[in-house]
Amino acid sequence: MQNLKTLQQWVKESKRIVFFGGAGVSTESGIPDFRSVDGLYRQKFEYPPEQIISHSFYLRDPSYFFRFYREKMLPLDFDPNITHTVLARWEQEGKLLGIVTQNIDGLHQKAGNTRVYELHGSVLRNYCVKCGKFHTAQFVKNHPDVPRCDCGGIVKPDVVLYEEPLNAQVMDDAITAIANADLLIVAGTSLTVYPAAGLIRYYNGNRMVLINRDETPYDSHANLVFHQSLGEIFKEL
Ligand code: CNA
Repeated sequence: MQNLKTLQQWVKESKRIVFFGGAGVSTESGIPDFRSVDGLYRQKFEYPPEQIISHSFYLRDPSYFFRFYREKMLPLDFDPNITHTVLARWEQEGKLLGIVTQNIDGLHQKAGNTRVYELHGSVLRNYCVKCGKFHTAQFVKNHPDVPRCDCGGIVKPDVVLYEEPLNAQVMDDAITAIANADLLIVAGTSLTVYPAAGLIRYYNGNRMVLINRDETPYDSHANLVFHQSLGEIFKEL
């Protein structure tokens, strides 16, 4: 209760909030995360999910990759939840510097946020590897096998696979935002995927808040920790 009051006070006083989030931000919209008990990593597949969504696997067996991707990683027709909505309100109020997200679902933009740094890309952007033509997520979703452009090239989602580098400009923008934050809220992430997780080290202040159902390796670095669901906290903000 006291922690919640402190957080409410910090939010009120802040002018440069940065939100750093992960898959847990969207579970309350109905999109499963990777590492919770009902997450994707606890389900049984022929190969470990980390292997399937790696660049080498994509090259070796694009057909299997796209079957998995379409079924498990292409969350269309979901709506923003209370956490997304509150963050959109903060941007409108001019108190949110930006959102750094590991999510690929586009729900922050759907809620109305414009300064969203998507470290791992977005399922909503898909490009032909041969001619560069843009294709929608629906195009990829509707395709029965490996999605191909009119020119014959594979249509690859703009999603960062394991073994692929992160976009340098997005990384720079994310670091600048985090370094300039007066309040950093880290939420819905296991903080185990690098280099993304390491970015929170660029925060200079003493108001880092961590909201996550499970414990994380960074709990002891935070100034305020909530092991609760995001919806429970954000409905109070
Ligand atoms: P993760 O490793 O699956 O961890 C999610 C964390 O969120 C867990 O520690 C949970 O305890 C916590 N959590 C889940 N639901 C809630 C909730 N309602 N309230 C509070 N905490 C909650 O996910 P990370 O984001 O840390 O891992 C990075 C991967 C997951 C990124 O590469 C993402 O692209 C990828 N991913 C994204 C989505 C998406 O875009 N919605 C979905 C699944 C995975």
